[in-house]
Amino acid sequence: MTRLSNATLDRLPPDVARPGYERGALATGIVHLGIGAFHRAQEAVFTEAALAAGDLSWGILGASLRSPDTRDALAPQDGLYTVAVRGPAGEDLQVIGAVREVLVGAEDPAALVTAMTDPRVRIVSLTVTEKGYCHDPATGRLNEAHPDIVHDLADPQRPRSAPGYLIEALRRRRAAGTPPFTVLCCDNLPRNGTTVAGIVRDLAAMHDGDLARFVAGDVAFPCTMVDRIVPATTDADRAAIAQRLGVEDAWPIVTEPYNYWAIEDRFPAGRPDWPGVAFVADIAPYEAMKLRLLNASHSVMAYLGYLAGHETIADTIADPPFRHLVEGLMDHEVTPTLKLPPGTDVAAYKRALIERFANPALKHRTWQIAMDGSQKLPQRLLGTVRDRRAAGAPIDRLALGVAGWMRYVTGTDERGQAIDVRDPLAARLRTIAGNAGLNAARLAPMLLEVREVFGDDLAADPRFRAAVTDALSRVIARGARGAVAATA
Ligand code: CS2
Repeated sequence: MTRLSNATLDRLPPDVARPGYERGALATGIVHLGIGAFHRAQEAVFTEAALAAGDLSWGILGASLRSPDTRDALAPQDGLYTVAVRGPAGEDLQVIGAVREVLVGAEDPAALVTAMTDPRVRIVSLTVTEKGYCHDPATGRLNEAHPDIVHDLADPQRPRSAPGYLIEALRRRRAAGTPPFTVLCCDNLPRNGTTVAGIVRDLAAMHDGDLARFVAGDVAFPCTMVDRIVPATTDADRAAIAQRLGVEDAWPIVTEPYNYWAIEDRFPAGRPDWPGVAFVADIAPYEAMKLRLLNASHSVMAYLGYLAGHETIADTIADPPFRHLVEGLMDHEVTPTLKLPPGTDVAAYKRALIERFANPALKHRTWQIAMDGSQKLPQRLLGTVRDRRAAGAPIDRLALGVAGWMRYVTGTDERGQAIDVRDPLAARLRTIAGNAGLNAARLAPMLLEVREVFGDDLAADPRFRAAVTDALSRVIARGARGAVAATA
């Protein structure tokens, strides 16, 4: 089958949206580190709308820090790819033209640094996942012992880590008298811009104090809240999309209609006039609402749903005890901790979340969301636990979610089958689980000693320890579904 490309754009059926602007006239204004499915379904879609509105200076150069897959798929397609939006009304297809080029950091780090020093590049945005910042998730500080950071300190001109790329490019821009770009973190981290600013400043300080002062004083790191559910694309999705396009797209995206982006408006070097983006003064209430309601529910469903034999989030939320658990978690344990964004109808947001989780057209695997739990639990569940603990309020459902993670990272499911646990700490977690055995009174306290996740405070908190141990013993004794039914 012929491939999607500039040359085949005009063969697409009329109901497929496509770039109406002159792609050849695009300049690169944004370098994006971590060009996975999420970026291509979110920032790139908002940017496509800005390009369509006429400002062609914001084309995107995407980079994968490691894998060549996205570059290999998109290069023969001139960077074009399809976004399939699946909702109750069916499926809409849009071909996105915003991505001009994709580089692979691991193949040629110097080329990527050079691209980031181009004066026309005014934003470097990132979706490198939680673990890509090489930080300690409990404290948000740079992990100086991280192997990629150790490497980048020894060989800064050929970086491996996202902070390493930012530092080297900022250093070179400064030396050349080029104003710095704005760093736009789009990962699900708490106070993501501020957190990344601290990580980058800490790394700069290990090189030289002047550079650290420049990062702290002259580089903007606005915080963002990003919200769109984007499951991994499957071969069946690819086949169905090719069928509708009449040409092959090796790298399409499947997502939901919902797409939200809130950003603190601090862009000294300028920014696209992104249609539909909420520019806000303080991201904190937006981010807490989203991380603590959406992402927390996702993670709780991921661990417990996987253990209960549910393949997808839609399957999990369709199982009544799980739905009750998620509703109870959101209403009784999370909502009381939130300071809401101005004008927000939180009940409507929660109702919409349940519908979004239930979208049967999205095959969002519990296994996919379960990945990297050690990096996700702090901002999704543990911040809420701290607030509830300070208020002396119950944490049964939150503790059950943590217990689900503990049972999951043992690496063996309820039928004795191996679980493919993907996590930067997987080996250590499995060793702990092996030493403890499937015994809540041993396993829970040993996992609570993983301070990068639980911090010193929660590791030592008797109420939290008791609640998690209790929940884990129920998960072990009754199975995840039984424990959910008993708690919901
Ligand atoms: C998910 C998120 O994979 C995960 O951990 O919880 O990617 C989630 O789908 C997005 O944050 C939704 O905005």
